[in-house]
Amino acid sequence: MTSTMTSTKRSSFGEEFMNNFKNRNPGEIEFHQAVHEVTESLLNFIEDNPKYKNAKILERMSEPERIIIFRVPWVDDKGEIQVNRGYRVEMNSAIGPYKGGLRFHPTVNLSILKFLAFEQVFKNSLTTLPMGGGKGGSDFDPKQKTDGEVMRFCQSFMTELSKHIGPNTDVPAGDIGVGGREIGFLFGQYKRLRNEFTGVLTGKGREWGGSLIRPEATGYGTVYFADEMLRTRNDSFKGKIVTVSGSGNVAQFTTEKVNELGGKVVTLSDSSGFIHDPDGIDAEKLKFVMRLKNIKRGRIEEYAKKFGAEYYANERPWKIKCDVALPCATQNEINKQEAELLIKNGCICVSEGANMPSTPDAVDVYLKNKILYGPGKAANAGGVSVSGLEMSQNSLRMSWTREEVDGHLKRIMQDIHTTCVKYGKTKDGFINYMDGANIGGFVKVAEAMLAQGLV
Ligand code: NDP
Ligand code: 2IT
Repeated sequence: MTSTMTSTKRSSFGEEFMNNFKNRNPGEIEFHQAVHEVTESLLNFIEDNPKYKNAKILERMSEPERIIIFRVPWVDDKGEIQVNRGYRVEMNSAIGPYKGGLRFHPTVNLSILKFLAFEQVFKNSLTTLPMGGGKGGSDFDPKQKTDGEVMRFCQSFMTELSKHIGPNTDVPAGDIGVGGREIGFLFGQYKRLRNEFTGVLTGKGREWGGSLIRPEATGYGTVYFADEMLRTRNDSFKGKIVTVSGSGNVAQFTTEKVNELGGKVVTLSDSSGFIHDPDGIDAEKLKFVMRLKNIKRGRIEEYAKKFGAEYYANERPWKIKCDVALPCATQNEINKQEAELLIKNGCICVSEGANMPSTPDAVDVYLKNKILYGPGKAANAGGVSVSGLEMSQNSLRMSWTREEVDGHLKRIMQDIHTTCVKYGKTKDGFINYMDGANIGGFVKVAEAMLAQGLV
């Protein structure tokens, strides 16, 4: 009787919250998806800890502290004027300055940036470092643009953004379409406008305030996290067949670390299709991919031509048999049917380098089959963790060695794993890393918000 009443009360709180939330954010389906997942994980926890419910912490955490939207006019190489839209979602500053990447991609809109900023709050809390959450970007498409066009766009974007950020206020970094080249142009413009050399951005070049290991950090961290999960079952990457999606920053260094740990990566992809190389993408082939993607800015199809691998146009790699799957491209890139296919083919572990790459019904498939599933906010937190370490080094005006930074990164990924186990272990011993990450990330931010009064 009591338990029925309690569960009815629980589901009605969840339903009421989600209904109100959706009404306030109509049509923002990615934002709905991210908040719904967290709410499902937190319902029981919040009912058991009424202080969070009474203080309306979840209602406050799902409302951004501030959103800035601005016009970005620039001139292309033909002398024609172009207009894009720029954004910065400042989601939560309870435990530190807003921190999170900038995404330049034609699909960027408010729903995508709000979902990413919301996820970032929990992720940054899990890292153990003092960083709040934010995300920004533009619908600008860097593909087929010259360096000059990208620079003029970045300068115009930063001319407005510079009014809202700062090393103790909001510290952006890279994400899809924003790498070392773009961070350089953005930093240069900030410095001209403010006449200040500060750690206002992370992912900077080594010679001008960047941290060693930051380029590698997200990919390495995703593999370290998967390795920690495998250890709970006395297993490792040795001899494992691994499918990776994407071929950008995260996918490249994920591949490098899997190779180092004795696994074999057999796929990579981009938005046009994927390649399958059953012999494995070894260090030499990876060097080709890095040149192809980071310098030539070409398509992954060229890998197939160069090495005689199979190319599948307009398809995703999840139909290829694997032991471990590491999605490193974008949101909602594994659906229910693909998750079922992964399981059918013997996949035992999914560790998310990308943000929210699995649809909710794909996640249900992983959890039902009790495979090792590391959600993005835990598994890909290595990138922002080393961003946090870059901020520390900038404040100290020092730089640490590769070994020091990699050591910190490894320890942080282990700590995140421990937090997930603490909050996500179920009675039968199964670790629900999704619940663990959501609850573990929530507690620190919620406690800070309670302590700071009505913020
Ligand atoms: P990059 O821009 O370096 O690479 C993105 C890769 O994903 C490219 O291969 C790109 O293909 C592919 N991709 C992008 N959009 C789509 C799409 N709609 N469909 C299919 N493929 C797509 O970005 P990152 O490697 O930095 O980011 C990859 C993922 O990792 C993102 O989800 C990002 O949010 C997440 N992430 C990144 C972090 C970082 O530090 N960079 C930290 C934590 C998470 P194409 O070249 O055709 O566009
Ligand atoms: O999604 C992410 O965590 C990032 N794109 C990195 C953010 C950062 O501030 O380094």
